[in-house]
Amino acid sequence: MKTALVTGTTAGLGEAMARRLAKLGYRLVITGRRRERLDRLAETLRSAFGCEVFALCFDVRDREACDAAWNSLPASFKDIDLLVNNAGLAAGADPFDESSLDDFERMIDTNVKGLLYMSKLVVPRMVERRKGHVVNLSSIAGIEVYPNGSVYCATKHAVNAITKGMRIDLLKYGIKVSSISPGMVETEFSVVRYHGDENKAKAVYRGLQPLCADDIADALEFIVTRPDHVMINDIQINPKQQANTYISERE
Ligand code: NDP
Ligand code: 8X3
Repeated sequence: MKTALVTGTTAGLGEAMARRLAKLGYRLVITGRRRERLDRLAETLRSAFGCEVFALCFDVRDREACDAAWNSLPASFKDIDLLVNNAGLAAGADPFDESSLDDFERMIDTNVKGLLYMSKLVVPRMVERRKGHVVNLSSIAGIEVYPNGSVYCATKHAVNAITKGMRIDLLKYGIKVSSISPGMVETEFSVVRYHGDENKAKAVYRGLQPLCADDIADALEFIVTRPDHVMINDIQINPKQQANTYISERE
């Protein structure tokens, strides 16, 4: 049985991907900061899919907390076959000159440093075992930069560079490294980005049908169910009404 560790499973894409992996028969390590949601998901995965689950509640920005969470895992859960670096966020959508450094740091610390902390904990065992698969959640923001998104886009450009670099360096160990680059997916993402302003969040999706979290779980399922010799580098996936980060067709 394969074991997967998915970060950021208390909402959105992470939750949908965890459910999908459970359905596919994986054992799961799920993570997030909101303990109640994490425990609820763990219970659902156990009862709905008979899944063996270990829940780790910590902040990926906190390097010591990442270490402690990893060290708390039973040895049998540390042979991770699939790491999904999903925890991430956008904070703010303002012109560069009006944005806050706190928001910049939050995004860099979560989307880039958090991904590095988790990868540096999980990958060494993959190297020892000469197998494994890392899937990083990037974004179409990693392809083009849009107005009021400089640092969020920078973090996803960094995720792409790290993904490509990991792919090169881990090649000799037979470890696959993939990414998923979605356009607009309706989750809690925009509520978080607009600091809890539900109206601003809803406006992001007005007049078009965004992707849903299950569309991204479909992409992950495709990536992890290829034959062993096949590595999907990246899946770019948009709503039909979104051409790129700044051109959408709204009704
Ligand atoms: P959500 O806000 O719905 O979910 C984000 C998840 O990440 C939550 O489970 C949250 O858990 C977790 N998380 C955030 N910060 C931290 C942290 N510091 N420590 C631990 N966990 C954290 O957003 P999405 O599901 O939409 O986003 C998931 C990923 O997909 C992100 O990397 C995002 O950049 C990317 N993405 C999203 C798109 C979209 O349009 N929605 C499009 C392209 C990419 P908790 O708060 O409990 O810690
Ligand atoms: C989130 C998608 O278009 O807001 O990564 O950058 S977008």
